Amino acid sequence: MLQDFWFLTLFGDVAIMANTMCRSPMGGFMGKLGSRRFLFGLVAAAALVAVGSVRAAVITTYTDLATWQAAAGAPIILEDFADATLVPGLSLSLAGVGASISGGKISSSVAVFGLCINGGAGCPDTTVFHFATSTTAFSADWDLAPGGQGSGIFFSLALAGGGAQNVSPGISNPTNGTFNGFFGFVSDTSFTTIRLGSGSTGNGETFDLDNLRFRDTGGGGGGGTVPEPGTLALIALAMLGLSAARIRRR
Ligand SMILES: [Ca+2]
Ligand SMILES: [Ca+2]
Repeated sequence: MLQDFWFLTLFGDVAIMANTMCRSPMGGFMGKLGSRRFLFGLVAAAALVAVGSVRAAVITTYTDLATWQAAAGAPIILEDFADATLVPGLSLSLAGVGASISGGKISSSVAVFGLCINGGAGCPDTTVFHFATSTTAFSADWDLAPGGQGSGIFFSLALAGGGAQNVSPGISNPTNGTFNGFFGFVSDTSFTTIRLGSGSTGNGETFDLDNLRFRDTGGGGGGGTVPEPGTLALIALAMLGLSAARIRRR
């Protein structure tokens, strides 16, 4: 995994740097200052930085169902909104006056203007999708014509490993028209919640949505998952042990 590679590379660089300093004429000087303590401090600091960092998710967008399906993998869960009962694992909050599940689709829900995407005093609500088990792929058929042309839709993902990341630009309205078609994305890092935003200010975007699809990860992984902090901490401990063993051999 890319993050692991980066992590080990960082440790490799620190270890080489520290070893070089100990061998060089300056190493004698460092030795007098207590090079072991210095080396341990350096490696421990690198471990803390690495464990504390959050990698950005790599998210790819698609405007074609077949291509999205090929990238998303299987199994995929489909919600067609034939009735108001949602498929297990999916919950949602609609927003805006008149938003509903009706006519076999989500009708006239709102993506709030971007400044309000996380709520706040005086902010209207926005549309939110939540997945009981984190997922890695999401798509739907969108019609942005309701309410007239807005500022399109972007997506704010709550990542399963912590942090949030935007899929932006998401759905852009074409000039002199409104988007009507498929849009979806696949992330290499699983996410639990999607909040919809639109532009930064203004009136947001009112839309209809049908055929919502998401990857069923079954809670057992499959697709991208973020290494647990515990895993990173174990790697850090192992690297500390290796460095200590190297020092003892000299
Ligand atoms: Ca439908
Ligand atoms: Ca609209």
